[in-house]
Amino acid sequence: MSRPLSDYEKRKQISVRGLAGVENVSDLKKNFNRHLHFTLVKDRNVATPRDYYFALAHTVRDHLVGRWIRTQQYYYEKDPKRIYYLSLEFYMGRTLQNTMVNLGLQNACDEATYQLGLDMEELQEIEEDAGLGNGGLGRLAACFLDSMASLGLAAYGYGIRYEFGIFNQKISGGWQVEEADDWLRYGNPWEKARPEYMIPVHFYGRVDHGPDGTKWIDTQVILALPYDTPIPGYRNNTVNTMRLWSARAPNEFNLKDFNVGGYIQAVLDRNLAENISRVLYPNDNFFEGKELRLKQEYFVVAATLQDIIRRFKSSKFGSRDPVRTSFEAFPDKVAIQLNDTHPSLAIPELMRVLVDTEKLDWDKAWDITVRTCAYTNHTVLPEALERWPVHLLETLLPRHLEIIYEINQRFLDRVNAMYPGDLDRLRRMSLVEEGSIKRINMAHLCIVGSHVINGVARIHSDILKKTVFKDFYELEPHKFQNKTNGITPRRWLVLCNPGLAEVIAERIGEEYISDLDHLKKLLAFVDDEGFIRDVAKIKQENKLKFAAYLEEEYKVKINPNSLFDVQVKRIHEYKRQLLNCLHVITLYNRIKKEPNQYFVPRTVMIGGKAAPGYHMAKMIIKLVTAIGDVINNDPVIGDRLKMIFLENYRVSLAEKVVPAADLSEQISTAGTEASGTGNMKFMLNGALTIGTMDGANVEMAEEAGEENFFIFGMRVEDVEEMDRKGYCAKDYYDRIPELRQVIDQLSSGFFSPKQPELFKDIVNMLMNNDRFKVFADYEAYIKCQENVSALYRNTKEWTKKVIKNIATSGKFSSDRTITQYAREIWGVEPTRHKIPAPDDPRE
Ligand code: D6G
Repeated sequence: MSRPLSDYEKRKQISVRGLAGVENVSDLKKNFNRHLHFTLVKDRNVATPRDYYFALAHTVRDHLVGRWIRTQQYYYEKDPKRIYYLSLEFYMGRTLQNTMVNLGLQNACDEATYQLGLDMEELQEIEEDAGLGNGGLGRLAACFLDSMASLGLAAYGYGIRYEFGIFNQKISGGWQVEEADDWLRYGNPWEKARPEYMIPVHFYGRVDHGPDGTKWIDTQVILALPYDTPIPGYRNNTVNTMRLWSARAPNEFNLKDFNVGGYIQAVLDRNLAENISRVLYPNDNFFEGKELRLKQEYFVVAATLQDIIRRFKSSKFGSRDPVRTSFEAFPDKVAIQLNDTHPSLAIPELMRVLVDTEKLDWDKAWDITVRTCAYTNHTVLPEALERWPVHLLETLLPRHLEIIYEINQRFLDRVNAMYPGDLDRLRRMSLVEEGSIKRINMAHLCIVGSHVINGVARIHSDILKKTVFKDFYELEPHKFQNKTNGITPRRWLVLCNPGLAEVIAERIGEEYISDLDHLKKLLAFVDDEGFIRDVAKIKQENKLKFAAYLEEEYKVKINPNSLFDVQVKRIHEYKRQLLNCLHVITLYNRIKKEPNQYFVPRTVMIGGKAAPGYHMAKMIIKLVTAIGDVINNDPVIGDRLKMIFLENYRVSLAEKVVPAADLSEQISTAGTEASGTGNMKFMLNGALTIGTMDGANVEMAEEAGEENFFIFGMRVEDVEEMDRKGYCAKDYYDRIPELRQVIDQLSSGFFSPKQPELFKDIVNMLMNNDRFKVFADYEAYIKCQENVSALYRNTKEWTKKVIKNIATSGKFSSDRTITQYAREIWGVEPTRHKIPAPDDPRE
């Protein structure tokens, strides 16, 4: 095995990293030293590695400033339609390398740091992930920002600047332990506070229907302080803004009439008000109806809408005409995209502003609201759908509750006119759910208040129309669209897998980076011995590097020649990490049964966070580590099989593991995973997929050709059929001896000798109460894994399939996704047109 190239050696060869002009490098060094001196106030005798990271970050950031100001100035002058992506999550990860990639500064910065005697990779590792998201939904928002900037759209991301992002996961005794993510501790060089744009947000109070209109009065005011982060497009000089709001108590907060003790308490209580932006709720695909979360959702919506309306009014269009008529143009100048129902209060809030403040009549305001807003649905799991108790809305947002009732009344009148007397339909479609706790169905509110509703993969959008939102589809079929998710090829190929990006560029040029469909040209190289060798070699290098990382960080040794079988994603029953576990135990039993047989060596890696309150997910983590403890220490097994739990899976760990994977596990029960985006990252980085016909897997297999995909298990129709007939886990247990052996081992404490009962909850669930029908797909999965192992023995045939997968992954660029949103929802046209670069060479 050849030694992997050092990063500097590798980068020197690479063109996709931008040219390293001599002047560029010496300027960068000068500016680095200037920042170390003036910004960090250090010299090289006392500077820490973190100081060097910050000096480099500021040096790179300087190159954004001129482009950022220019882009915003350009938007002000040209006044294009603005696109607002509202999201409670932006899972950005690290920013330094992404900025260098998108600005074409990577080679120059490599060279500069090398000449300064510093290790670029070591510096990059110092940066904290901006973990302001849970999983797919938040990372999608981040990929979309990259694509919107790269496609020259006048777009903004609006969200919350959580002081604590997704928790850090520690594994202790095999259990998940959560640690607070104090990501801002050392400061964030990428953000700029904008106190001059601070905005008041109101809560609580009461509604006064006086003679001069409706007023929301006696409210509690919290200030929203914006922090702006630049979002550079890929080499087009566009820099957009992500604006995240932080909660601040107003100075007069609680200071009405106090004695001395009251004064101290009032100042201390400011923290309570500022708790709104303290922490990200760590649930993925799960609704937890807490008041603080509702406050967060309204906080971002209220501050953002005021900002949008301010910008609209100050635009050429908004200011030329009298207010009343200028709002007519609002939907032509503003598009608001709701990332799930989390920002759904934007609909009643826009109505409130237009009707109560701007004095538009209801029908006009409603027309503007519906034409402005569009809603993306991300899941059909009932436990994930937001249904806020009316009593919470009543106290926190009394006027909004009134408006929601009014929206509902008018909507149900329409439904009733279409389907007279169909009371059951009215009940099903109502925004208000009756019951022991009266609730507002936020998805229904979004559908009624938007002009487009989209799902995130074809199969998911079809399910929305056929099942969850069937009644709404019947009423307004034209509103329903599909927008299959995508990922940005900048972070998820050029940044994380430079070796692969380069061997591709050597064959087909660099255009694919901004137009991923060009990857199709690689189909001409499927039988090219040189390319096959290059692709296999890069994969091997990535595996060696990841193995070295695991050994360094976690002291675990893995066999770099084994098949790297990876399942990384949030831990959830529907994602079926348990099915993966059953396979691993089955392999273990097979090796033990015939220890002298040849087995294709495998390293199975599972990683992901469990929501802190999700008991079963936490048990699954414990099970993975417990299986690892037995298998990894069994001398009969040796390095033929390993089970590793990847601790603290997050964006920056994905960037390491995805390029090293041979096999991508995408094994959710058909009909449960709306799209998935991890699946796309693996495909683009040269892993083959073992997956069910679920989410975007369906379209990935269609693009790659089913013969280049490991598809197994029930289809959605099979699952539905089984639901009608009834799923009986025991039947599979009785019929399949290998499955029975595995389950008996779990029940008897084979993997938990000190606590034989430890996994009884898991066994119980699987046998009696499994919503996701793990056993029903067991046999098909095991069989399919045998095909995987058989193919893996033939490196050349395996690699050919890998190349076919890479070549056909172009559809899954978020540039394609955003182009479709732009044309089919927002009514704007993407462009690769470059804004002129600033004059200052530093910029
Ligand atoms: C960003 C970039 C900066 C610009 C500011 C305000 O911080 O150059 O002035 O946004 O932009 P608007 O909110 O006025 O669009």
